[in-house]
Amino acid sequence: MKNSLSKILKSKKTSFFMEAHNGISAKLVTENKFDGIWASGLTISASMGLRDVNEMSWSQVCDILNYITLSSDLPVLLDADTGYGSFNNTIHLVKHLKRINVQGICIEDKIFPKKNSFFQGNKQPLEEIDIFSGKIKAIKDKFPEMQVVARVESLIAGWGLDEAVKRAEAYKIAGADAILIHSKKKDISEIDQFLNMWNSSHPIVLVPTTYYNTDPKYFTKKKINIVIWANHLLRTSISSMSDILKIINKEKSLKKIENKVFPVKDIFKITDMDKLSSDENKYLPKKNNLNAIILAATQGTEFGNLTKSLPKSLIELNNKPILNYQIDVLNKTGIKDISVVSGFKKEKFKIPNVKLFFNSKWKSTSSLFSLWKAKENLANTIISFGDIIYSEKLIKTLSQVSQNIEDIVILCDNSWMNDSKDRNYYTGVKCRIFKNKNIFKENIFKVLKLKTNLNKKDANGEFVGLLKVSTKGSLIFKKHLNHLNKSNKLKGMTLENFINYLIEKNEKVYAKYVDGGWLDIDNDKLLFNAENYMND
Ligand code: SPV
Ligand code: MG
Repeated sequence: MKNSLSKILKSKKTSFFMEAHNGISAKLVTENKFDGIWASGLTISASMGLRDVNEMSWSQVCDILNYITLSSDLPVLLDADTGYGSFNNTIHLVKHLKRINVQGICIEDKIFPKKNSFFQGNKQPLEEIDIFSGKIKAIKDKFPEMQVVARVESLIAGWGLDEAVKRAEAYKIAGADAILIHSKKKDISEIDQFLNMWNSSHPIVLVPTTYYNTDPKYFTKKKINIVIWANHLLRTSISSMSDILKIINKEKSLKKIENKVFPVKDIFKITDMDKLSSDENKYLPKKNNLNAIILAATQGTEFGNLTKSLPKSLIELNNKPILNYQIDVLNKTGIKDISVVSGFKKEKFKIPNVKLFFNSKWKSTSSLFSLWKAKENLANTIISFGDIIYSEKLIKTLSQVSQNIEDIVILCDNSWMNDSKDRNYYTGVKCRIFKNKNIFKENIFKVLKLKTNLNKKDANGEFVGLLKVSTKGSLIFKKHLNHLNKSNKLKGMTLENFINYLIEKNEKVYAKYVDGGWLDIDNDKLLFNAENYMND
C-alpha cells in the first residue's frame, strides 16, 4: 500500500486525488501517480447511467469499490454522500468499507436521499448539526482507524460563511479527521474567506470543480491537505466517446479513428495480460503445442480413373475428402497448426486454415522430399501420410507420448495381421525382441527396422503412417535431412527409408503400439470397405 490516508491528512504537504469510477480508471490514476483516489458519487452513478441522487444503493457502490481497490494500491476516499441514512446505516456501510480496503469516508451534511451539489444546490435541506455530529462520532467510536472527512455544504446551500464555520468547528469537535469545505463559486474567494474566518489548523479538503482557475500555488501556500479533481476522468471519457461516435457514424468506417483510439494491445498491458502468460507457464501443465504436417503430394495411380484429376488424399469417402477427415480429427484433438504438402493437382487443395506447401517434383520424388518442403514447420510435430483415415484416439495416444524421452515415435498397429491380407503392400515394423507378450500393448519399443511387406513372422506390427517428433526430434530430423539433401540422396527416399537411415545412424526411433483405429486406403476395395466402415 502506498501512503496511507491518515498520513496524508496529517501531512503539511498538499496531496492530489483524482476520481475513479471503475477498475480501469483506478488503474490509470495509479499509473499516473496521483496521491489517492476519490471514489466519486457523481461519476460512479453516471458511469452506471444513473443520477447522482442515491439511486444506487450503498451495496451497489461497494461492488464498484471492490474493483477500484482491486485495481489500485492508492488510498481510496469514498464519497459516501450523507452516509445512506442514519448513523446506524453509516456504520453498517463502514463495516463493509473496511473489508474492501477503503480507508476513508466523506459524508456531507445533507439529508438522504441527497442530490448532487451542483443541481439546485441552494434548495437542498441541510442536516441538523447535532444529528450529523452524532454520525461522525459513531464512525470514529466504532472504527477509529477509518478516516472521516466531514463535508460542509452551507456555502452551496446558501446558508453563509458563519454557518459554514460553525459547522466545521462542530464536526471537528465530533471527531472528523478533516473538513471538506465545498463551494460552487467560479473562483476561490469564498473558500479563502472561509479559511481566514475559521483560522483553524485542522486538515482541509477542497474540490475545485467550479473554481478551476485557481493557481495551484494557492493550495500549497494554504497547506490544503487534499485537492480533489472530482469528475475529470468521466468527463474526458464522455467527450472522447462522443467525438469518436460522431466520426464512426458519419464515415461508416473506422479508418479515421483507428489512431485516435487507445490500442487494444495497451488494454492488455493495463490489465496485466503479460503477467497472466507468465503465471500460465508457471502453474498450468505444459500446453499441447503440437502441430501437424500432412504429406499429400502423390497422385495414387493405383486408383485408376478416380485419381486421374484428383490427388489420392482428396478422394472422397461419403462426400468428404480423406484430407478433411484428417484435419477434423487433428483439430478435435487441439492441433490447429496444420501444414499440408501438395503436389499432383495442387490447385485442388482449397482448404481453409491450413498452411499449404508444394512439392513441385512430386512425380519424381517421394514422401521424404515432401516433408523436406515443409521442414520450416517441423517442431513438436505429428507427421501424417495423406492417404489414411484415423481416429482421435490414435492422435491422442501419439500426443501423450512424453517429450524428450522418446523424441521420434512412430505409431505401430498391433492388430495388423487381420487385415493386411487385403493390402497391395504393408510396412512391417521390427522392434527389439521382447519376451513377455503381455507388456506388448502398454509399452513403447525401440524400432530396429521398417520394411515393405516384411515377412510376417519377422514383423512386430505395421507402421500406421503416423509419427511424432518432439522439438529435439525435429532437430535430429533436420540435421539428417540437410545432410541427405547436400549429398543429393533426399529425392529418392521415402519416409520409411529415412527412418531406417536414422536407425543406422544410431538415432533412437521408438514404436508406440495401438490396436486398430485406422485405415490405409491403398486400393479400390479398401476404399469401398472404408466407406462402409465410416457408415457403421
Ligand atoms: C462527487 O464527485 O460526487 C462530489 C463532488 O460529490 S461534486 O460533484 O462536486 O459535488
Ligand atoms: Mg458526490
